[in-house]
Amino acid sequence: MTRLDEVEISKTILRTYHEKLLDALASDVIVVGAGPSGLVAASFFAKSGLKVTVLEKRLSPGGGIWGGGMAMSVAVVQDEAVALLSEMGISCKPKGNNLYAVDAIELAAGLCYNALQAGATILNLMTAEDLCLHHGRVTGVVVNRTTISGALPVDPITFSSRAALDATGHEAVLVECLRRRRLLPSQTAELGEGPMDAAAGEQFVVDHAGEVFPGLWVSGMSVCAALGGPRMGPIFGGMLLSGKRVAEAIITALTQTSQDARSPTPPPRATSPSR
Ligand code: 48F
Repeated sequence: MTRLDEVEISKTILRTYHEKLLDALASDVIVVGAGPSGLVAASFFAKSGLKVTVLEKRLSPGGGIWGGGMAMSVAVVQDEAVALLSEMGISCKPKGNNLYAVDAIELAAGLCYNALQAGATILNLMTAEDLCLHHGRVTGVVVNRTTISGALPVDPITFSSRAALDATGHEAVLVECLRRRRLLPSQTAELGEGPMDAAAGEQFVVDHAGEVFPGLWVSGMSVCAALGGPRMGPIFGGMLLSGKRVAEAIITALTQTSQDARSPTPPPRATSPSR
């Protein structure tokens, strides 16, 4: 076995992590929450060439996937999500009634692997505590170590981005930061997740994944929490497709903004000489 120096092992961790952390301070997109919708979105951002950082408060990314339904590690998806799973190399078994069973561990691991391989950065044990707001637009996320957040009187640090995605599930943490300050449009300010209706809830999270405030987008269960859609229980196809849908919308929006910024300002129109 090679001779090992314990301090060199520590230096390798410190250097590598701090390089990653420094690099993540400015991203095109910050995804808060590494559940199914956030991880799918992160893969699409990275594949499109955007710089994406995922912040996850827990030790393990995967969100609600691990527990399947009532702590049975099977994630059920409907037929609309099968093509996306296949694109990501994640296997599923048909079980009748348009339902497919996915091993929850394979789904969580597969989504993380896809996002990382595509170039996303995932930082675990990072709790988003607040948003940065400049001139009425979200410009970043205020973050603390999960082990510190709420436990010690230690200030957070800030990660900046052109778009922030709230993929924190039922909690809709970033949306709540705006709601409690009464900054959301009045029609969304009083809403919250509705009672269970699997079909309607699944459709809702896909149809309404989008921007809820300038610079702040929602996917997955955060859509229901922000906009009043029904919960859907232990079915995951809508979460995956919601992540894909919001990613496509954000990619289009950011590409458009970049093009606008690049296009030359038109010369001032010549004033016609007075006759
Ligand atoms: O809850 P979660 O899996 O969100 P999702 O993508 O999927 C919902 C499904 O799991 C399930 C369902 C509907 O019934 O099918 O509920 O909408 O993942 C949310 C992730 O966000 C993290 C949390 O630990 C989880 O991994 N998270 C929550 N708050 C914060 C956070 C925070 N303040 N900072 C960072 N991460």
